[in-house]
Amino acid sequence: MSDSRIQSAALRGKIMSADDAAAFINPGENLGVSGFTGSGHPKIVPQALARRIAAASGRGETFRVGVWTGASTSPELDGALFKVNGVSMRLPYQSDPDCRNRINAGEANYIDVHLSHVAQNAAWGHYGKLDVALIEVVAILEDGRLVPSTAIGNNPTWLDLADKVILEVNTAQSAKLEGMHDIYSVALPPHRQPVPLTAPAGRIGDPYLRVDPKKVVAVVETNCSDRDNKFTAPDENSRLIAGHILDFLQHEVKKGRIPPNLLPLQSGVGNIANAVMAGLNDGPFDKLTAYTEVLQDGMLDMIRSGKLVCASATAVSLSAGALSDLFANIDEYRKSIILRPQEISNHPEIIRRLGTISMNGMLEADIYGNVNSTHVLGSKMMNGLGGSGDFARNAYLSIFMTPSTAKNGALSCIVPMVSHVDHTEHDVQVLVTEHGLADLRGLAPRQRARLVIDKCADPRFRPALDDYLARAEKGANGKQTPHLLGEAFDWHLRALRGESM
Ligand code: 0RQ
Repeated sequence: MSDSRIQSAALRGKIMSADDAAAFINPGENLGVSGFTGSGHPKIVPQALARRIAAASGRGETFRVGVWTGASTSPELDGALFKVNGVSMRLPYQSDPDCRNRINAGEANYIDVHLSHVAQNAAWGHYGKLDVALIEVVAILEDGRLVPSTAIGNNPTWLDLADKVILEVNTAQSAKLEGMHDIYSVALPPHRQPVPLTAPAGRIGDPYLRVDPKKVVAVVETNCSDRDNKFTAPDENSRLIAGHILDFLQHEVKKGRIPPNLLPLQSGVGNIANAVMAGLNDGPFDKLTAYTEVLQDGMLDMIRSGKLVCASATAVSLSAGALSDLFANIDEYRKSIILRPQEISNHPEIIRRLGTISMNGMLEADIYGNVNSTHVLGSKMMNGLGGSGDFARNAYLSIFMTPSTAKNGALSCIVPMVSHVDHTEHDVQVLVTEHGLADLRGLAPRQRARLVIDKCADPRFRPALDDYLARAEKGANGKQTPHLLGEAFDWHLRALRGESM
């Protein structure tokens, strides 16, 4: 493959094995790695690095690195490095079980940060110095420009900031991804200018990543597929949640607040988000657009059916079957899909300008509309807030959704006070469970509480929530947002004791 995929003669001279490339990474260094929700991550150098780390630890030496990514990766990257306890600090979004366990055991630091903030924070030096960029690409052109892979994430920033660059050129990714990307860089203040993107399908940059060839220390050839992001068929709860959202969007159209083809959609990760897309695919709306971070199977189905005319994202996050379909029919799909740096896919200015309809999952919400997306029972990290906050604050409609209960009905996902706040009551406009949808716009806190309990809580937990609210309204020290501070977390304490909430 060297000739067709690696056209630069200078960089062909840097081709080596993954083990030799991993030898450029030293203990204590920070790695800026490609990859976003299981796609576009390097596949074999991280495993070679994990072997080096394991060997060092076998000799009694400490070998740990900082790992900065776009978002979650895969067993070959987070899995391999966290299994050998080789990561001292990880940011931002993650979802790998080994990574999560180390974080929750206190064995690795984890910085949970809005995805749109990562590049600028790194450029300002808030995370320290970036030593190595480890980036998957589809090809290297003769003049050294790089054809990006199935995710862009923070790659332009990593290539810019790192001292050393290692490229994995992956032939398992379609060469026809070339041209589907739009790379645009945002300057730091005081030089920052308006980002001139006014529609999801707009193009403001160029399709290639650029790197100073002098910084490239290794080029590694791979042929490995992205993570198989398995989606289950929508269950009854997901179908009901999707149904409530569809009814609500129809109501919004009837009111004349949004056009018949809606506003650009942002859809979060997971099965419920995918089920909502399936609902929209069977629903009454046409000529839809998406301005989102991840393009999951549901959106690909909508492109295929003609319902979705354009999707802007920073990554695709597909099942193996859907990824094969994308590559087999890429000449058609490329007319509708644009991949951008996450600084742009999640840029508040653009989200506010386009007025997205944002739909994200959550763990729990409280009766006043504060949302916890990340921490199980207050202290234990699930995945991270990812881009949900970028969208929630700036969308036209910010919708959070969850089944009303978790853990076989033992936990209520509607509680008196959330045990951790990711999205405040000021950023949350609509809450949805299988029981119904609460439109919180224009309501004061006590009105919101009434609606959230009546529409969203599971009927088994409603009497206890009613009782809490009634006593809080009588007993609290103020009537604006009444709480009983002595018992607001009793629900979580019961769960920690292994009881039903
Ligand atoms: O745990 O698997 O151990 O049973 O949480 O819950 O119901 O499978 O939900 O897959 O839709 O994920 C918020 C995590 C929801 C996701 C979250 C337990 C439950 C289960 C998962 P088990 P489900 P989903 C774009 C936007 C933040 C990032 C984001 C997420 C597990 O949507 O990570 O939105 N969001 N990014 O049992 C205790 C509760 C619980 C609970 C559920 N109240 N208390 N445990 N669980 N509710 C994408 C990016 O930014 C990249």
